[in-house]
Amino acid sequence: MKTKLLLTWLCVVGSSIYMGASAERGLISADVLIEQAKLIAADGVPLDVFGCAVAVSSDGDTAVIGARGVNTNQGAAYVFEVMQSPAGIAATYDFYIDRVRVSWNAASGATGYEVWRGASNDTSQATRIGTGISGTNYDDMAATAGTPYYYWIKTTNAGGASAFSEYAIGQVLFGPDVRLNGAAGPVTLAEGSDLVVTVSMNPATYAGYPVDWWVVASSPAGLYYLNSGMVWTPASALDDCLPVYQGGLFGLQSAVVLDTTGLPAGIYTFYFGVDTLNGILDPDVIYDSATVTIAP
Ligand SMILES: [Ca+2]
Ligand SMILES: [Ca+2]
Repeated sequence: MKTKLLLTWLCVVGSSIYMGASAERGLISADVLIEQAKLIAADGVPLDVFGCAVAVSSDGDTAVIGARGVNTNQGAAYVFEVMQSPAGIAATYDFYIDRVRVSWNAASGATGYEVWRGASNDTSQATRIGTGISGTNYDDMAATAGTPYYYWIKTTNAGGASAFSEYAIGQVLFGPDVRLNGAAGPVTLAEGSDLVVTVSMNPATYAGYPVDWWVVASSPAGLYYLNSGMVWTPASALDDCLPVYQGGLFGLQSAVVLDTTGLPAGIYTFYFGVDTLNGILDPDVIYDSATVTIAP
């Protein structure tokens, strides 16, 4: 929000300013300003009078304020900048089974950060869920699984809080997820690169429900499934695949099912799913998949 820089505002800024500037000029883009520099003439002496004036940069983010010194002090020009909200906002999506991790880049002038959350892209409906955060990430442990949330960050210091940052959308995983080097995919890797395939499961309220667990891959050499001994096994058809495990649903975070540098060039799709406990692959299987292209 852009507001006029007013004379009365200057009276509040810093006890070192003796008199407000005589100018009212320009626009300033936030209420919270940080003193960046105090400029004094190299040959200045006590009682030097500095011109009282305000200049504001065209983007409204920087103000230079001239002020006379208090008592016998030398006058000075003060440079103030609007406190910037953090950049680089990111939030995990369908990755953690128990949290959304929100992260951001450090902002200059920050002594802390606030995290805000909303159900839609509307900051007026957002709720502050974290405050006084000194690091650059925050775990939201109160998000409902399978529900997307918008997250914003504000920079804070003794002067107050910045405007809202850009948003990031995060979600706690619900159900199965398969990742390739941590990514949802599709991904492309050079032949000989390390590929780590991980699977996660958040059963939420379905914990304990009896199911067949399946880990299957399609490859240039045909179908493979992970057998109950955690060995990748070729199959001539889907009906020949066997479950990797049979039993009640439980939470699983980033379990490694393949870690290799040896895949020949081609396209591979990995599947992780669960279905009715009966030892056969059923049409009602609930699954996730991710595809990697190994480039020659
Ligand atoms: Ca996925
Ligand atoms: Ca089944």
